[in-house]
Amino acid sequence: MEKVQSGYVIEFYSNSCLVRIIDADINCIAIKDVIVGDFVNIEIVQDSKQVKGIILSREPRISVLEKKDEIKTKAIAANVTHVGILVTPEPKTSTEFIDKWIVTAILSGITPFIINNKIDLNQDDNYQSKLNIYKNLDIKLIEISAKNKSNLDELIKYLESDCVVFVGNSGAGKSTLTTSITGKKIKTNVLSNNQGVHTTSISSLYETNKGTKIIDSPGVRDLPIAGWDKEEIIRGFSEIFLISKDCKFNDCNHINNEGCAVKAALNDGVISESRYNNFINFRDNNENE
Ligand SMILES: Nc1nc2c(ncn2[C@@H]2O[C@H](COP(=O)(O)OP(=O)(O)OP(=O)(O)O)[C@@H](O)[C@H]2O)c(=O)[nH]1
Ligand SMILES: [Mg+2]
Ligand SMILES: [Zn+2]
Repeated sequence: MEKVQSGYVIEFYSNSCLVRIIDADINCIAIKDVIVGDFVNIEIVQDSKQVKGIILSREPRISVLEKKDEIKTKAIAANVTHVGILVTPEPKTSTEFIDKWIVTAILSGITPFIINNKIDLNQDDNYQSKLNIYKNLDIKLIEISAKNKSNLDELIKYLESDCVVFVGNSGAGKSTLTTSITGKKIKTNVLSNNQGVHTTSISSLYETNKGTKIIDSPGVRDLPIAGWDKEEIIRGFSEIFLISKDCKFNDCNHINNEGCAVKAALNDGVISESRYNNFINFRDNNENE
């Protein structure tokens, strides 16, 4: 075995990690600034008992998902290309949840898209109109049943060679979906049994035979919107950001300033009410999240 090899971190424990190299998974001592999804160079150390690795360096990242609060920023997953937001009728997904993830992804340089999961269940008019908000935006929407494995082809094709994080409320079907597309058994929770006991305690990266990487990390479960610069939030609402360029004043508050193009578009129904409300709330009240 070559002494120095490159690979990527597929599993992360508290002080060690597993690095996948061309023909093996090597246990390494975790070092600072390396997280699941990172590409690293390792040195193989072999004694009579075992093969281990020492991480020598990590490659620059194309993106990083971070958990930010007032005090610190913690990197959670590296080199993610897509955030797949699971939206379900049961448990109900709020537009706040959806928009929070769209904003987080866009501001992290990651492509967000929506997965309408559980299409085998009844999806009433209310639910359909929630989805319609997003159908009118420039954002991919894929309809599936993770449990029944319906329509997974479109999703698999969309994510070919990419690296995705699935996000959704507890019970939305993240583990079921990961199992369905990797063929590997991932622990699932039943809806009635989600009393705060989480199934995953380490970050893991799973792979499909189409070269798709799926990162599952407990760190992304309760990512707050706080921590982003107030001025940045609008960039996460692309359609609002675009229209805001037509506001009369550069420093328009988009609430009650004269000549506000955003308010005009809201009144004309061009911008949806829930998108507008979430934008204002995230921007102005996010210290409480
Ligand atoms: N009817 C239906 N049920 C589904 C579907 N996908 C998942 N479920 C069910 O929803 C429940 C929760 O699924 P999980 O995959 O454990 O959900 P999760 O998002 O991983 O939840 P946490 O790990 O708690 O965050 C399970 O009982 C699944 O069988 C679907 O497409 N249709
Ligand atoms: Mg799960
Ligand atoms: Zn304005």
